[in-house]
Amino acid sequence: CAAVALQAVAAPPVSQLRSVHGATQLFVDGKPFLVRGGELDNSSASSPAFMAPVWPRLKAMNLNAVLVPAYWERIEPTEGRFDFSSVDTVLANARKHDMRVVLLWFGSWKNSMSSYAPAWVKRDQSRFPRAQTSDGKGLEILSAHAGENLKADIRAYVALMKHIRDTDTLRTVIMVQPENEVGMIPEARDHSAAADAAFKAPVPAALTDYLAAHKDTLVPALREAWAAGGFKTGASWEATFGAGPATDEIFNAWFEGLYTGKVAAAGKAVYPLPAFVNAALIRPGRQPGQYPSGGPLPQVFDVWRAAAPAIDMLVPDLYFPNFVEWALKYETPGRGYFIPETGRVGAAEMAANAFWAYARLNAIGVSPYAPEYLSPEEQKVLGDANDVVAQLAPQILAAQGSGKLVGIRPPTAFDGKTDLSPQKLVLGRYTLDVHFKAPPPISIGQKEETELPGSHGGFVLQTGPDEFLVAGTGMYVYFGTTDGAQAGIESVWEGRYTKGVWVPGRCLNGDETNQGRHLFVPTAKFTVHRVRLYTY
Ligand code: N0T
Repeated sequence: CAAVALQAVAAPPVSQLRSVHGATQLFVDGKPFLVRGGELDNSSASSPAFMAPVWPRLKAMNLNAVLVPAYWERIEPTEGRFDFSSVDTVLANARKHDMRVVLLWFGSWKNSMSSYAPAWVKRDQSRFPRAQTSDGKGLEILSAHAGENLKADIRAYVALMKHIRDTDTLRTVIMVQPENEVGMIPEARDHSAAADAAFKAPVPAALTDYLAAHKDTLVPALREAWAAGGFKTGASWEATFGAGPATDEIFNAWFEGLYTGKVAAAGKAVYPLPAFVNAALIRPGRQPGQYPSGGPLPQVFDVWRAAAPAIDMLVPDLYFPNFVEWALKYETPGRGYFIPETGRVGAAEMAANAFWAYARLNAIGVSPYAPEYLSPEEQKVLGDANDVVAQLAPQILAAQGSGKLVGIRPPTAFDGKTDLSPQKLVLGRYTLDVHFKAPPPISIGQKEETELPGSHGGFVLQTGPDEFLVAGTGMYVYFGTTDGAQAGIESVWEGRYTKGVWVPGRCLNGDETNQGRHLFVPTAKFTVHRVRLYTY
């Protein structure tokens, strides 16, 4: 009888990207969902024994989703024979720990290379051709110009998507990333015979037509190229875009984008999970080929869009200190924003970046890389920060795109130098002057604040005409108004939302706020501050 009743309950809807009140959000089980992610290090999920103690730690870090590879070589060790046990084990453990999963398809390409292709693919290079350098050397990179490569990848990926569709009735898997950090190295494009032939052949009309149809919104380099006389049709790549590494990159982006897009489309046809591709970013001064050429990078966004319409989001792997600068290059309103990888900075700094991203970019999620390798102290900080995001998720989701949620983050350059000048925000009738440096001490009892470089930022959420929620790290906020009146702090409370109900902690109207002069958001101690203002 119970089994009958269970069967009668319809499976929840497949997750979906939806644009609501000016933000594109991820709907899971039919409701908006804010991803507090973590991407497992590449090899962790290959060993259930290794993962056993990791799962509770991920849970303790308050993750609600884990990004996990699905390894082609494990799924199809023998051609045409599929074994999904490695994926099933991950999904079962994720469910046990009440976490969702984003699957990363380590298929033809993983960080440009093809290290996760099954042995039967690696060993048969006449059937599965490789990309080549200009001097004819083979690379451990499957060529995008080989139909057999694409066919084999699609067959495995579709089998995986069918398996998820048929077995994951709880909708544990919420998104998928076809391939990983694609792009050509060490040269700007593939020079195999098939690639060279394609390079001399006319640029496909599908690309030039797309560029022509989108000529007003093209990225600057392509817009300039267009302005210089449009794009010829029926001409070679060099005749169309000029000779040089930029053209090699466009060429490579088109063919790797087309390939990845076909994989994504074939998967969506059987199970329509939202799909994104991730990019390895560019260090200053590097040329295409010195970085993965033709990956989903800003200068070739239009090429990817034309080549791979089945891919919903082109997203950055954000490891550089100039996080904000790079993050803004990936803003594409109406498509959704996700950060599948971030790291190489402290947990408090990652949290400052994440809070800013949820607010400023309407991010559907942020996912530190290899959280299982953070120190226990860093795991605690990340867990506390995620706890705050979890408490405020309903309010964040309701406010994204409304103008009532504002991100704060002082800009840092690639060399790590941060501009700590104060920032001014306006919310309703109030102005907020956000400082990142401690004011000279006024009250004798004021707590000493130790500075943690990089750990400044967060968000402000307006919850009423005179009321704000503030969360983050390393900020001093002075309040004023836009209409000449003075603003005073009625009260500052710290506290937490438990099942959506505010449970106040301490009232901070004394030394912590310099007796009401400013709000103080301490460094790396994540909590919710509820501020009420008045005017006089
Ligand atoms: C990532 C990861 C994994 C300070 C590297 C990031 C993952 C891949 N690549 O740990 O291999 O599969 O997507 C590259 C960014 C490094 C930049 C560091 C600058």
